[in-house]
Amino acid sequence: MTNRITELLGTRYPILQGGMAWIAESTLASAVSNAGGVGLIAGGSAPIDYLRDQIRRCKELTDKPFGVNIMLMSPNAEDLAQLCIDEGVRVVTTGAGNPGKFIPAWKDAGIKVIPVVPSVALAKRMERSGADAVIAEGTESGGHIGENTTMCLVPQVVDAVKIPVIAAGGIADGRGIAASFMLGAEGVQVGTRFLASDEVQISPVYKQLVIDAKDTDNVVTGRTTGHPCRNVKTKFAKQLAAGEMNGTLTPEKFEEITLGSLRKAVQDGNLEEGSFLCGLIAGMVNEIKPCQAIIDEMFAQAGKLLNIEF
Ligand code: TUI
Repeated sequence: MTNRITELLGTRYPILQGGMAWIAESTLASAVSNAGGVGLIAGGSAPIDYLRDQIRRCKELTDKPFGVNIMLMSPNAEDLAQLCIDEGVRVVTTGAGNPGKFIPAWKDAGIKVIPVVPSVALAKRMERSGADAVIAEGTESGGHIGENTTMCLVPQVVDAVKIPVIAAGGIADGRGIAASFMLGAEGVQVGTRFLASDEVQISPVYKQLVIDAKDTDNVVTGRTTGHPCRNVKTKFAKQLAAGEMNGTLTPEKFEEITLGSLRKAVQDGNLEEGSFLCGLIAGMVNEIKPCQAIIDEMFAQAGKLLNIEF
């Protein structure tokens, strides 16, 4: 099966890996690209030299298309945006903001631009700004989230724009892909499922938390700061959320306590001070597998449900 997303991306399957800050690096991205999707390296708030090195490594690990995610709240987003042009990156996704001012230069460089949007309004603006597609991301996603759900957001974005729509948030098997296609999406972005992959370079503590998580082991922190983030419900995350709720944790104190908490989770597996960002679908993720098996199995199941061959 080919559609507008496989044609846009030049891939076998219409799937992108989520641009997970501190997590999505060249080993994971190249594994997803080699498996027939588009792997993403997360710019996050990384130094420019780190991202350049990761892009070059990824080029050595795959001859397939891969991309970079630009997190727009990062203080060095502008430098990382330019680096994508300088390094000949083929696909850029963006998150946590409006990438409008970067789009003309990316398009001039031949980059496929795919912003994450949490609303119909931003989807329309991105289409007018020249985006090639949008990722409609529901609040089921891990990390920084909007308010709308995948089920409600995706069909509304599909109705509002002519460019292809990629669904994200709560998709971890073939049923999620089939459902997304029923809502009018032409592709999916998957993050949490790859946290339990062989290739992802995170602490074993993090992987085990995702595997052990039940449907209810999930909590949103940071609502008081205006940057809500979905996490595994560890004792630390529960305490943060409770402190925000009862007013004992000010937004300033919250920022202070969580500074560096992504790194502490990903690299150190630090349960006391780490933020283990993770989507709501973790309850369904129970087994570590290679990216190739994850993707092949997802699309085999989706193909049966949709009666098409991916
Ligand atoms: O960006 C994400 N997920 C992320 S980013 C991240 S790193 C981070 N760390 C601490 C605080 C905040 C972020 C961890 N996870 N997903 C894509 C996404 N984009 N979700 C929501 C949005 C979004 C929100 C508002 C996109 C655009 C937007 O526009 C507002 C505007 O300016 O119009």
